[in-house]
Amino acid sequence: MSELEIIGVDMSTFVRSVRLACHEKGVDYDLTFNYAGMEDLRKEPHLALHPFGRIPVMRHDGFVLCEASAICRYIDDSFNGPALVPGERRQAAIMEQWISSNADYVAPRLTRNYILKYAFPRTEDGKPDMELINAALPTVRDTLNTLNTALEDGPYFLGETPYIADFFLLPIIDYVAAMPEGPELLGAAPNVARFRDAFSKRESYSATLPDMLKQAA
Ligand SMILES: N[C@@H](CCC(=O)N[C@@H](CS)C(=O)NCC(=O)O)C(=O)O
Repeated sequence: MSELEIIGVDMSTFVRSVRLACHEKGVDYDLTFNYAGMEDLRKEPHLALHPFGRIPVMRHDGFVLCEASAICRYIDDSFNGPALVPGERRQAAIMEQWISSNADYVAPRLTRNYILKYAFPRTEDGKPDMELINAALPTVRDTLNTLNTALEDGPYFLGETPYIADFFLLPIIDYVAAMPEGPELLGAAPNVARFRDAFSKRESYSATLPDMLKQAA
């Protein structure tokens, strides 16, 4: 049993962000999910851990914390290992900018409005609603184009070293790559593809790859 517990499932993008932080920092952790299903997230006892009924949640020595960004920061501040935030204040601010952009623009546009429409269609026949997906695609392309510009110097947001903002982007891009339009979308955003290629060579990448993507590989 490790002293650090991450409550979540491996397919979750935000849980993977936190797991990437653990691996990059060199911190042992247990990934746990002692519930019958995701519907249990909206009930006690989980609501006592996360008032909005989501994952990830972290437990460390009796201390409970939710929200992936806060957890990544806590891990960085609490353990020895490579810095997960740039030391230079403007670089650190740019990193925050991309974490915030991920929450408000990238994840809603790429994960909620696109990836999840394939992964969990919630349609009567269980098939993806192609009308919704096709309607989302222009914004998906625009968002990838914005990320492509941000990653111009690359391969990561702040150059040669991945930091917390990169841990938020990678899980989403990995799913985009696995979508039917993935090769075309990433072909049009070569810096985003380079970001993923660079990350895929790191131990943290394979250690956190969701089972669902292992099967697709
Ligand atoms: N703002 C939260 C977002 C967490 C989130 O949306 N988690 C998703 C999984 S990626 C979740 O809990 N989904 C389960 C559900 O909504 O039932 C964070 O940064 O941790």
